[in-house]
Amino acid sequence: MALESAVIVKKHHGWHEVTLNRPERLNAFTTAMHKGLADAFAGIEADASCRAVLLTGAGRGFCAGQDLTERMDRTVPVDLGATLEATYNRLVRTIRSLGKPVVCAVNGVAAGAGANVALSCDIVLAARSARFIEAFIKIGLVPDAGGSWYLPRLVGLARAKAMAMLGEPVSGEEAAQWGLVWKVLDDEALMPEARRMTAHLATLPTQALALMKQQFDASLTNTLDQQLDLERDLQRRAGATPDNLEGVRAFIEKRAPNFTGRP
Ligand code: LHQ
Repeated sequence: MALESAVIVKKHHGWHEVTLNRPERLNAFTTAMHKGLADAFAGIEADASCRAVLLTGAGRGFCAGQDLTERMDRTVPVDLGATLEATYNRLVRTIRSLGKPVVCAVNGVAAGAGANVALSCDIVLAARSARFIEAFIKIGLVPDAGGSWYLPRLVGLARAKAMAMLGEPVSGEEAAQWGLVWKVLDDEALMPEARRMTAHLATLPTQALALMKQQFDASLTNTLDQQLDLERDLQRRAGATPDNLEGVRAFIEKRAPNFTGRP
């Protein structure tokens, strides 16, 4: 029997859907899955016709974090820092620096690094049955994959620390109320809405979306003065794109714009 890929990439017109595909293990991350994701995002980055990405999980879970059965052999000391650098840190940096928006559809439980990889995406939608679990404490670890950076910025220190220290599940509903995610949707509405939104993003001015990613990431540590300088520099670049011209022309001519996403 042929082995199923741990990551499936489905190409749509203008956008790609990336599915974590180990449903029997709630899509827990393995070395093969990290390799599949690295390849998928490298392909997406190189493909100018792909202007938006949707990340989701197969089956009833989004991702249960690191596959703990891959780490059973502890007879030799393991450097988890080196593991992180080669896998999760690389993945989070790839998502953050990708010049295209990444939508995440959290279709079920998102635990440990699975939750934090979801939070590193640009727009996160959660199913009503989703659960976000900072599960690290249950195995004596600390949040990784950017969680200790994203959580306090998204939900504030009080909620971030309690999520990490208690490891209790946060429901899709709570996640939306807290601002951890953009929206919660009924389970059956999640994927149609996530696909509609990703397809829509693929028709928008891609360069402006890419610059926005830089802008908002920088805003989290910049002063107002630094951010005003950055807005000046990024608006200069956005203003030099064909899509800016097209947007203004379409408005004046009272027609729908046709954005190409080209630099
Ligand atoms: C799994 C997993 C899993 C393997 C469910 N592994 N099989 C860590 C270490 C190293 C380097 C860097 O970073 C990290 C980061 C991390 O991500 S640490 C956190 C790792 N994840 C966890 O600790 C979560 C462990 N899983 C759970 O607590 C539960 O499975 C959750 C709450 C996610 C879901 O619970 P249920 O809905 O009750 O499902 P289940 O527990 O029955 O799981 C279904 C199957 O999936 C089951 O297998 P089985 O053969 O019994 O059907 C689980 O063993 C398997 N599975 N998570 N992480």
